[in-house]
Amino acid sequence: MAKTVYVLNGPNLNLLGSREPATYGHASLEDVEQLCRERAQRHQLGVEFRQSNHEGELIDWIHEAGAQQAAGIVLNSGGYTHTSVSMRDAIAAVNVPVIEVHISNIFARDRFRHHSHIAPVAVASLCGFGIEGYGLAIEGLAALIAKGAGAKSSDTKSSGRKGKD
Ligand code: CA2
Repeated sequence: MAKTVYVLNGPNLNLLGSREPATYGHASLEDVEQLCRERAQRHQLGVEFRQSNHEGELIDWIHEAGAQQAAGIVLNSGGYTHTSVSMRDAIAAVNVPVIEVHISNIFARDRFRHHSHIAPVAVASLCGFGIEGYGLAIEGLAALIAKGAGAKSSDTKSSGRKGKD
């Protein structure tokens, strides 16, 4: 059975392509989904692609990915990146590698976007590549899986920085 990557998108990302093209480009979320499916197929990975404007629903999906023993999660947590301790806790609680993705370069934007609650519990973080960041995240995940470094080991599950920021 094909391994599955959950691609989870947070609040307002349903608006992609309709507003703020200077920041987020012209592609829609459907275009992002198509890109993810094509890229995942190259690596024989299935995709569960979702978007929610609700923090609890995103957390439920992170738990679901853990229960389903997903190969990984590509997560654009949107504005919750900068606010949600609960999303961070959910990621830390599941044994699934998370790749954090942002379409824009969050470090070239408002100061409040420079801090991510997700980064310390993610395997890797990507930002500023536009929607291609999703494709790169899937490529990176596939490389991790290929070298058998998919699921977090007990020491990487507790990252060194955890609890210190
Ligand atoms: O760059 C990213 O992918 C972000 O995660 C997008 C979030 C933002 O809060 C993060 O700082 C960076 C916002 C998503 C809003 O998406 C929109 C798309 C089109 C029009 C309006 C909002």
